[in-house]
Amino acid sequence: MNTLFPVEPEFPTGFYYHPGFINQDEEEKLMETIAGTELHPFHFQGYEAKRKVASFGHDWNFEKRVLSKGQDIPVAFMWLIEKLAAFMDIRPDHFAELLVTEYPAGSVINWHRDAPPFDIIAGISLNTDCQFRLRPQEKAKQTRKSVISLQVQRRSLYIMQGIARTQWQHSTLPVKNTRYSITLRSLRSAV
Ligand SMILES: O=C(O)CCC(=O)C(=O)O
Repeated sequence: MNTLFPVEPEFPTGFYYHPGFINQDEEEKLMETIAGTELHPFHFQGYEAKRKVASFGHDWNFEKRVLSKGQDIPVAFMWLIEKLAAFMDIRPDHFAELLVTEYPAGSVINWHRDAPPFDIIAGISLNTDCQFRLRPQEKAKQTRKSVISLQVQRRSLYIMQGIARTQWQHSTLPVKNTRYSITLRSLRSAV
């Protein structure tokens, strides 16, 4: 059957996608801020992943599985945090961590749920689109049909909270060009 509108996949409760959250000028401004930010190789389970990161506010140590206080979030990101907080109708200081990630062409994120201390996860994508996937956390529910796939556009925002955060995993397919993401997370205890 022909339809006039693209069919949106049905997202798990708590997953929200908003294309065009920032405009082109704002994207450029963020790319300049990131260019002036020192990014470090990301280590996970003894391996160096292809991606580079810079974490602010709080640091989650994947090896030791502990959360510690990190460097202050640079002032240059504050307008983005304020814009997101206004959009979500929450206080800007609700966001306790800001993570900048650089994904070189060909890099992926494997299936995972975000670290336990975090609650709301909000991701803003820059420079290129990526194929983002969601699947249930519970092994018995992981079938080919249970995978939800969506094109996350540059300049878009996604938010994961509630069931989408606690009972679903997410991953991304290899990116065609260098992608940057800014991930903002609140702490569970802040709720
Ligand atoms: O780059 C993204 O949008 C996803 C980031 C992510 O899954 C993570 O940092 O755990």
